Amino acid sequence: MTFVFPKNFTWGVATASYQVEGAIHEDGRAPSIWDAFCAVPGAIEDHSSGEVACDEYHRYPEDITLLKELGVNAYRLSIAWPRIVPLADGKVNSKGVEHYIKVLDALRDAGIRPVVTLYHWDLPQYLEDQGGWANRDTALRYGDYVHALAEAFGDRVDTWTTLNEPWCAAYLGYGNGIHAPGVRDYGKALSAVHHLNLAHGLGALAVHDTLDERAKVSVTLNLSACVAQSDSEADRMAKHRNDLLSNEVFLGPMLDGAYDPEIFDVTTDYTDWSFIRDDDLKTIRQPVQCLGINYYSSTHVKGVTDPAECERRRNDHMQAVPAQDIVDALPPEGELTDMGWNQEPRVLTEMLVGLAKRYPGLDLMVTENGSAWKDEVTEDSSAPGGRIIHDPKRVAYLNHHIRAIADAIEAGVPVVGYFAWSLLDNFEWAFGYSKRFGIIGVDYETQKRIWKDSAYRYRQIIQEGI
Ligand code: GCO
Repeated sequence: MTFVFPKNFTWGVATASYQVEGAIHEDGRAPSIWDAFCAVPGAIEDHSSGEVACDEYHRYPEDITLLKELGVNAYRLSIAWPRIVPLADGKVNSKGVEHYIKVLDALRDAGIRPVVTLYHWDLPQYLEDQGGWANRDTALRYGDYVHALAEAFGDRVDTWTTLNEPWCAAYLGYGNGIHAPGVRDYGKALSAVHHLNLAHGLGALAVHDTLDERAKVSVTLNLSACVAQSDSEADRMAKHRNDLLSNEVFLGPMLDGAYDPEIFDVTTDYTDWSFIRDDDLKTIRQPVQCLGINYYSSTHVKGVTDPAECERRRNDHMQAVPAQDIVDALPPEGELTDMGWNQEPRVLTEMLVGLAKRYPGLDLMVTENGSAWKDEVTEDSSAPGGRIIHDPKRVAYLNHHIRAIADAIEAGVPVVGYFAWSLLDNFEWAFGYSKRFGIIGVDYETQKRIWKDSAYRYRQIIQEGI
């Protein structure tokens, strides 16, 4: 039976500024932590950077045409903070603002709703020089930046997403250091967690205060989809510990107004959390109209019980997240994507069902979902540009995961939208251009866009359901 999605369902594709824009020296943009990180030898697998990327900064009109051809009604893009506030003096760069106003207006003219991420990891380097997310001041600066955006963009934005995946920004950035700024310090990672939470609250406040309480605010989390390998006490404890540090550290303050005290108990080796100030939790918990979820794969875990092994793991920065000494992530199983990730769409359904139970009435939106595969280009004179990419595995992944969302909706979960990651192949962070997530391919030599079967399939699902 075909599942037909509700008429007003949001169908979109997502990108992020540093991954697609390029033009890093244009119109007064300042360096971001990713520019600096890419210059560190060995940081990026293929030694590349976002200097050119998909040249989206210049090619957005052409890419908006692609959006129309895909038949999506929304586009999730992010704003590059270093374009808006390039200097430590905090002044707004009108050229940066004007660029995004042109993009937002072009989207409106195309009938496509902009779902705007205000922070997708490209922190201005001058803020990192003062300690980055481990420094409270960064959250305050973020509040000012969002205030400026709310004033400048006004009603051009459909949904204001404060942060994308603070888990990655905090733990990959400051925990195991595989993302910018490349710091390996669990104490700093936890203080980054808190300051990102604070930034979320200040950003939400800035939007609601500047515009109107009805302005739609959301935040996008990549909640860890963790499955205990068995029902044993140790395995259940491992899942619990993982969920505490990966999920509860964000959900608790943002949506419930508190950190679970157990978080403090299990992180005493790394911090005393004295960076939490009076009223922070009040600031962090703001009304959100929608919760964004990014889902790619699941992780199965088992418990570690040997004390010597726990001790060894305690300061093992191979793990992004601190206090994972009792958590052993098992090797993924089944057919793995080019990222080495498993495919377990039912876990997405379960996560959505669980969230709907916990937060009744809160709209949920899958703001990223997709898969990387090794693609091959085929000459085909009937295809646009004479080339096409047949990507049956990406098509299958898309089918299974959109079906998983349909299952959640059938179970009564208010999932209001889906965004495929990504519109285009792009700069995949520490992997550079070696991983391709696009439903439209990019020939980086010529910047030509190449349709993949998955793009055609997505268009069909949007029209017909699944
Ligand atoms: C993410 C990121 C994306 C990645 C994608 C694939 O939010 O993790 O938003 O930028 O490219 O997840 O790894």
